[in-house]
This record gives sequence, C-alpha cells and structure tokens, in this order.
Amino acid sequence: MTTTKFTPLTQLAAWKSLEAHYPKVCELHLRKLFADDPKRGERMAMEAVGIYFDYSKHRITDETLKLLLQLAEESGLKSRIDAMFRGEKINVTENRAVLHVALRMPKGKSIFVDGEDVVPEVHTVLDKMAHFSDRIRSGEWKGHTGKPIRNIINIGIGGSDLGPVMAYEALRHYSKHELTFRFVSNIDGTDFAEATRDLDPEETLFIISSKTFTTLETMTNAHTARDWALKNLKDPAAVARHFVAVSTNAGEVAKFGIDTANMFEFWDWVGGRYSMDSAIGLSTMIAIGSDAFHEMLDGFHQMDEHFRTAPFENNLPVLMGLLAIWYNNFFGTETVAVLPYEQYLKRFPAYLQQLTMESNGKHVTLDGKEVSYQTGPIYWGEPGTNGQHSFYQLIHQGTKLMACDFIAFAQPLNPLGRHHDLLLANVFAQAEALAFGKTAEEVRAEGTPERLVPARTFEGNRPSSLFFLERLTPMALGKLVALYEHSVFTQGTIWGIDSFDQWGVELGKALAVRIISEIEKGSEVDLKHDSSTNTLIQRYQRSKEQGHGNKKPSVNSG
Ligand code: G6Q
Repeated sequence: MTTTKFTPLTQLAAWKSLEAHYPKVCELHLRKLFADDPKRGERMAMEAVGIYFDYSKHRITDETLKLLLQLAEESGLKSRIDAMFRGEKINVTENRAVLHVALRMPKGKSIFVDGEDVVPEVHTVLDKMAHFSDRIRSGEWKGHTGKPIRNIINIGIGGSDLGPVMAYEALRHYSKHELTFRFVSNIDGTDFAEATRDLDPEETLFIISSKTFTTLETMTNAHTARDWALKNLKDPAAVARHFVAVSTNAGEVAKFGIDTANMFEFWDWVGGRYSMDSAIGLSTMIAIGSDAFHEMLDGFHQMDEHFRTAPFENNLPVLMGLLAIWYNNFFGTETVAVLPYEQYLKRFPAYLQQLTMESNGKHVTLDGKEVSYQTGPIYWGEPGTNGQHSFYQLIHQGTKLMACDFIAFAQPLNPLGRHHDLLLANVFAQAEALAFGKTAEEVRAEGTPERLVPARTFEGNRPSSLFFLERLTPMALGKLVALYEHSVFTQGTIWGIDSFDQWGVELGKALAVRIISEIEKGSEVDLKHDSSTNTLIQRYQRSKEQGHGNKKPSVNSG
C-alpha cells in the first residue's frame, strides 16, 4: 500500500483562516447579504456544461469563497485530480486506479493503467453491449422457446443495482415502453417473488450484475432466478438464452452456467458506486438504446472535462464540494437534503446516498491517522413537491441546520396544463422561503394573534443550492451524476480520506456468514456471540423449529 504524506487538514493556513473567519459569517443573515448587494443573485451563480448553479443563497461572503478556494489549493486538489485522470492508484487501501472517467472517454482518447491504454477496451465492451441491446430491442434475440424477450430483470446489489435502477427511472421517458424492467437486489425473497410474480419465464432475460460474482445476495437471487426459469423451461440449455452476466470474474460466470460470450466485462479500476456507465448499465442501454446511452456518456465526459480543466473559482463540482465542507466542518451541519423537482429523479437521492456516504463515510486519513474533524455528511431526500407536505417543516422551522440541493429543469417531459409552472413556482418559492423566512413583524402585520406569532415566524437563513438545467435528457443525467461524483472527490480530497474503498461493509458480511451456518445447524449449536445476539438467534431458531407457529402463509389468490 502506498502511503501518502500530507499536512494535516487542520494545520493548513486556509483552514486556520476559515476558523477565524467563521464567527464573522455565522451571524450574518441572507436577508442582509442580499440587501447589501443587490446583484448577489447574479454574481454568485455560474453556468457550466448546461448547468446553471445558483449558490447565492449560501451563508458565505466573497471572503469565505476566497478562503475555501485557498483550502482547495492547499489540499492539493489539483494534483489529486490530475493523478486520477492519469490512472494513478489513488485508491490507496485497495491499491487501485480510480478510472470511472475512462468509461466515458470518447474513442481515440487514452488513459493508461499499468502502461496499458484502457479506452479501447472500454469501447470494445460498449460496442458489444450495443450489439446485444439492439438484438433485444428489435426482438431478434429470442428466448429458448422462440419468444422474443419482453422482460429484463437486473439482479445485483449496491453499486450493481442502485445506478441501474436510478438511471432506468430517470430515463424512463426515453425507454422502450414495450419492454418491462425490474430490479432485484434484496436477499429478502420478497424482492424476487414480487419482481417475477406476473412474468412469463419464456419472455424474461436476467442480467446478473456483479463485479465479483460472489456477492451473497446477488448469487442467491441468481440461483433462485435460474430455478424459477428452469422450472418452466425445463432444459438447462435455456440458461444461455435467458441469462447474461456483467462481471470482472469470468471463472465464476462460467461456473454459474452463463456462456462467457454473453458476459459483459468491466475492470477493477471501476468502483461499484461509480459503475453505472460501465457494462453495469446494460439494462439502461437496453431501455434507452445505445445512441441515447452514448449521449449520457457524453454528458458525463463534458462534466469530467470541466472538472479537470476549469479554474477552481469557476469549477462547478469544486465549488459544490467546498460549500459542503463549509457547512459540515464549520457550521457543524450533519446532513444534505437532495430535492429534485423532477419526478423521474425519484431514485436519485437513494443513488446519491451510496455515492456520497460509502465514499466519504471514513474516519482515517490516507496515511492511516484518525481524523480530528467531521467527514461525509448524511445525504437524503425525496422529490419535490412531495417532500413539502412532509419533512420540509423541519428544514424550515426545526432546530437543525442543513444545506439543500434543489434540482430543476426548465422543460417538462410530460407537459400537462399548468403542472410545470406550478412545479417550478414551488421550487423557487422553497429556496426563497428558506433563505429569507418571514419575520415576526411580517407575521404580526398579517393580523396574526400574538400568541401564534412565534410559531408562524420563519427565521430563514437556511442555505440552498439550485441546479437549473434545460431538460432531463440522458446527457443531462450524465452531467448531474458526474457533478456529484466529482463533488464527492473534492470533499474526500480535502478531508484527506480514501473516497474509493468501503471496508466498513466487511464486518457485518463476515458475521452474517458465521450466523447463517449457526442458524442452519439448528438449536443444538453452541453459540458464542454476546448475550443479545445469542438470544436473538435462539429465538429465531425456536420459531423456525416450531414451523413459525405452524401458521400457514396466507396465499394471495389474486
Ligand atoms: C460499491 C460497493 C458495493 C458493491 C456491491 C456489489 O462501491 O463496492 O456496493 O457494488 O457490494 O458488489 P458486486 O458487484 O461485486 O456484486
């Protein structure tokens, strides 16, 4: 493992200046900041690769920005960006290059890993995916009994599921509507049962998406899928027509019985949560077609190039990442709410939870030292306007400060009467209400009885970003995802952590393997866990041995 030497974050001059600067800014109200600078809303905004970014409603001054940009410089962000694009092994704990940016490099460009240009192989796989998805979409690829494929089920979990689900939902407008897409991830049998309940195995294709092809959940669901398909199709030869794999592990794919000619490859320099634009996006390509998939890749690439080349003061992901640091480390906020005003982005917050929290939920630095400051915030959210009638109360009037990311599009994909005007009026209104609130005087002036004035006052000064795009297209989605990827990298670099490993998932996995064998051995087994875990396991074993209370499961006759 390479060790990286760097000055601890809290000893950087810019960090110290920000500590001294914070008390001056934290009392400032956005009402005053806007009143003092009538052009603030125009000045503190930028546009890059078709994304308009309004950051004027943040609790910052020009001095704050200057110091944050200095922090980015002193943290060595530029050299880390260059190292990533050069294919250096910046994932130090796994000794791997981090090259999701190579997945969207146009043909003819190069990125080298261990002396080998990886871009040509990326395009070989993309071409193979295009050929396959064209055959599915046209009906040329037939199931074992000669029927065309109508249903596509992606089986995968984590990075091999969240991207495909999110992208399918986000781009559903562009999807081939004659095809049905389902996504099975959970080890809970309900996920598989409900996904397949109404489907005909003769018309169903499973994509087994697993980088390692050893993940417990995915392999369990894959075997269940094979049993489900073969129960009907009878002939083991049917597997070749109804199962394809996306993996780095050809050996395990072949062992499962999938023809490796029907395997779509990716590489260990693609992290799971950074893989939706690799072959893991096969379901996306089948849904929207290879041309639209390439448009999405182009969107990713445009943002990559912007991140790589734009000066930090005009660099969208850098500014976004720096603002996240400002709130997380100086205001002490714990969460970021992601609020897309676009129903097709309903799974975007869930996707971002993995991207952000698996990347930056770390407590040691690249040189193995415990951090003395907060790292990754909690990301969460729901589409607007739904959230307005639910948790926005806490954002407006609760005791917790958080920054919000609003995302909106000028053009509706489904124009229906006044709907889009109402949607956009709401997103603008929410950002305005959060920033400026409503003073007690304003509430009184409305004739509100004095006893209700405190409850009806809005303090305001709640910060938000607004990302405004023209239209949700495959290209726009690529830009948005890459924006968050690079903002995460910016934050991780400043915290000096490895944003590309995920050791935190290992302990629970190992313990589960031990408990599975204990559960399956039954109550005779000598349990050596703590008294809580032992009791829980025994309780489950008793229930199981008693036939779960001998209750017959209720059967859904419908
Ligand atoms: C993502 C993680 C993790 C991974 C899943 C599935 O960055 O590595 O979410 O994607 O554990 O792994 P496989 O693709 O190997 O099944």
